[in-house]
Amino acid sequence: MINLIQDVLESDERSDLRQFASQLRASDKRYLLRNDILAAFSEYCASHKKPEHFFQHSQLGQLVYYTQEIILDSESLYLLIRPKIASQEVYRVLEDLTVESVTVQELLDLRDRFVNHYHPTEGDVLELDFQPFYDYSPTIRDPKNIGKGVRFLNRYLSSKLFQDPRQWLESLYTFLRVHQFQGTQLLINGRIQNQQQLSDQVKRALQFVSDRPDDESFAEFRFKLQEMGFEAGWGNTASRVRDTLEILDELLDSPNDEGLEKFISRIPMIFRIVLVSIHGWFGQEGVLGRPDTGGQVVYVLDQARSLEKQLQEDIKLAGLEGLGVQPKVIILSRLIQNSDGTRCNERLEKVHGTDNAWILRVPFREFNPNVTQNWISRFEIWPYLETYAIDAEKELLAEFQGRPDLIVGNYTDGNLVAFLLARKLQVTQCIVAHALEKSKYLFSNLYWQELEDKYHFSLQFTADLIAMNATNFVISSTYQEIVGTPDSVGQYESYKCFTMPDLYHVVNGIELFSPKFNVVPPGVNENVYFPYTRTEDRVPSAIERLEEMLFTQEDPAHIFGKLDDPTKRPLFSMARLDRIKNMTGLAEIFGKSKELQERCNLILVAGKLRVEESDDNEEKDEIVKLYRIIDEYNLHGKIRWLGVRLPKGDSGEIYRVIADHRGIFVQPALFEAFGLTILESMITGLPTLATQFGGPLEIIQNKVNGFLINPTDHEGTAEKILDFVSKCDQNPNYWEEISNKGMERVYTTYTWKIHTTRLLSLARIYGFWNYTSKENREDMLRYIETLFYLIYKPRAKQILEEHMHR
Ligand code: UDP
Ligand code: LCN
Repeated sequence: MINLIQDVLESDERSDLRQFASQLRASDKRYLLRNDILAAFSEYCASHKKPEHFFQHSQLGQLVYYTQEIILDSESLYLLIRPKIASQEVYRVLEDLTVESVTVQELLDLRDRFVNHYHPTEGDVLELDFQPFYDYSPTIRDPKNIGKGVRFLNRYLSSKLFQDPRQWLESLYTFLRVHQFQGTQLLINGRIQNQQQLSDQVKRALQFVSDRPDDESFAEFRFKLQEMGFEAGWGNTASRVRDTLEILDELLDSPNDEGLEKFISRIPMIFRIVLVSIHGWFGQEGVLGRPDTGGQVVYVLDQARSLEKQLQEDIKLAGLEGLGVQPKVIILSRLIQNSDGTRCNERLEKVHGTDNAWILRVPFREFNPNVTQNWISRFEIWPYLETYAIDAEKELLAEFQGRPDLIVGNYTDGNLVAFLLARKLQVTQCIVAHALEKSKYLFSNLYWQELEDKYHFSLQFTADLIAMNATNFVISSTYQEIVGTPDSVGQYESYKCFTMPDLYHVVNGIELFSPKFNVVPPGVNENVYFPYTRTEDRVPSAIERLEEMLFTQEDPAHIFGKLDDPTKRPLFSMARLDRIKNMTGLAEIFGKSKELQERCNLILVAGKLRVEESDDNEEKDEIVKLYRIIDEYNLHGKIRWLGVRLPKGDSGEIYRVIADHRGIFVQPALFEAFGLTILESMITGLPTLATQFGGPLEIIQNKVNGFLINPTDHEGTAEKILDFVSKCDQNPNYWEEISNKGMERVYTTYTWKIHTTRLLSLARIYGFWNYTSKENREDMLRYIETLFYLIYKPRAKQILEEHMHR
């Protein structure tokens, strides 16, 4: 990249760089992020009457394109350049245009200086560096393979293992010996005492099963196999047992990574799973749309159902059904005594539509019952997690009558508890971020001290670092969640290098090229969210009721606004009322466009209608703002705002009713980590326009099966909506075309079946490698524990003290 700067300096554009720099110096902004940089450069091009191509195609334009941040101090200009995904270089450009490279340490000091928190005379600030722990583990080379970790890991480790055939056979043999289910030995028994016997007996068993009818049940020949040293777990029929043994035989003779992956994916080693999801109101009814309670709850419940189903299928195929083996999935959440009409005060609740999936709620210890018996915001939850993990461990051991086989954490708090549990129980850990707050709130790390009262980011980011480094594997919903796009930084990437002034400097917070990262997107509940065209599955009375609720019903307690003309095309949106969801932004977009108001009504399902009913600061602010916008743009008669909590069935039907009216779904978030509502609207056949910031960029293929919008550009977004509406008015088939393509996109790419098959396969393979390669992570885990005890805990204690005085 230095070449690119050098090229600018050595070309005619040298004076442009000088003038652009002095334009930047003349303005009062001292810290520019990418949008500011592009805006400033566009202004420069306009004021200097540059030809059109200069903005993008000049050498300076290229340099600007790759620049993520510019920081100015009295003498120089610092450019933070991201030449490609997951890499960063920093340069200092002096007034005379000499260029120097800047180290990470200098950059972090500079940022501290910028916020007046640089105190070199008081000594250095703590530096956190995880890189040494990754130095001896494999890393992916090509950024396009980031997120395909397991394939890489399997190839890498198997090639190492296969180099030493003796060790390979020994590892495989010992691995096969350890499998049990509640005391019953699986796969091989004591009759096979070493690897040589394993190899011989596999050939004998193969011959034996090959002579039997394909569909003969395992129970029929179970005892014969047992005599040869084989227990249950190889298959439910003669042909399935033969297939599995053949894969093993091949692996023993000529090992290869694909065969190994196939074999491990068949091993019955996962029966009991914990999904940790702590904050919010974790329930099955009447909770969605409350602050902190959204997609994560939907995701975890659907995942639990789907995991149980997949495990049941796997157990059946492995021939374990007859042995009474039953999988169990526990969602571990918190018990909230003052449960506000929800079931969150119940210790155990069965997950609807399952045989053995449960929500297990464990209360926080009663440090101050006035706090701990109530809902606690996700930003305040930190002091309760360690003791919670201790209590939860006991309850889990009792519920499972043993240890779980896999622990999956969700969001920072759940991931921290998953870490504590996995460490204690020595179980494979997986984490799911859902949303990393660091990239959601601009400058959240730089100004953490000012924000600490409200957000406690010092705990959140420390907990994030702990969980993402400690975990065996990560599943992310999109690629860009890990490393962003060519022009935007990924959510995990934002933890690579940052400063928490006066607390610590992170010089290397996470190895983005580690094979622990795997992209496994969620699906959508197909029983609830299905195409509007499936009329046979729709309930006419529900349609009628929701029609009324959406368009005409008068119910001031829950619905605001009366439509002048309910027949106009509905623009629909549904989200929690927090700032980032930007429902107020959508109202403003609508308010600013007279034409949109003439052609459409705006219908929002969001939060509550009254400030007094909310106990969340952001929700309160958004309620006030929404009323202000409605008045300011006089949207009365054109908007309906429903402050309702929909039962599950209704939340599917509501999209379909909007689709019946040839409506549109708009998701205007300022940033959306993934965006389940987008899958929901697309699968029901509702054409969808969604934010280009975050996950929707990967879900929607722009103009093919939906549209991407920049919600900060109000006029541009209104134009895109109007453009779609006009095309549909001219040609009604256009609405249907986008509707059909949206449905197709979800059915082919975002199903829970795809998700869980993949997740279970990952869990088995990481479990296998953990066991066989005895990957030595103890040093990193000790470092992580030190962070937990020396940084996290004392800070958490401070919050606890504040809470004790409430
Ligand atoms: N939801 C709902 N009622 C509301 C708001 C949201 O049922 O008033 C549901 C919505 O259908 C979706 C989930 O909550 O299933 C929101 O998930 P998403 O991933 O879109 O956003 P999150 O709230 O997790 O940030
Ligand atoms: C949290 C979010 O903010 C959403 O973007 C996701 O869709 C949801 O969690 C489920 O992962």
